[in-house]
Amino acid sequence: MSVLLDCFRFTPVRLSTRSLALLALLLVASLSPAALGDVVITDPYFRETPPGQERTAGFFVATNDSKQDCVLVAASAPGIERLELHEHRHEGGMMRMREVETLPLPAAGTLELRPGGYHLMGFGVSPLTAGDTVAVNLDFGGCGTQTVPFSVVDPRR
Ligand SMILES: [Cu+2]
Repeated sequence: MSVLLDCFRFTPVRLSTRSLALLALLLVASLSPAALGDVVITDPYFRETPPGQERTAGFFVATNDSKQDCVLVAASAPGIERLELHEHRHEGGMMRMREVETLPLPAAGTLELRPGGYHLMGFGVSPLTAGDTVAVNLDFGGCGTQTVPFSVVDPRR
């Protein structure tokens, strides 16, 4: 944005009404995707990897402060081969989890990943110990990507 303002300040070109209108359109277009900071992540954490296991689950709550619907489309992190989006469902009296393509984060809404519900499922996870931090890349599609530090916790505490 400051680049555009600098152009106005230093370019000795007279802008026609038409090009001003075009510029205004460009400005609106560049502002309409949820700006960085509109998707706010709280309480991000992974469970410790159990001894001898290379999988674990991650959780967080995302809040969408924009007027645009967002969708979590992918997650990745160093030291984790595959980070899938999962849901838990009751099927025939059993709790089962399965991968889902995306998780919805509606405008002015929240997306909760909590034990027993939606979660991130890591496969091929290098051992994680309570106190570690993992930088997770969360891809919210048109609403942008952000890297969030997840803490690692002992689920028994
Ligand atoms: Cu899972």
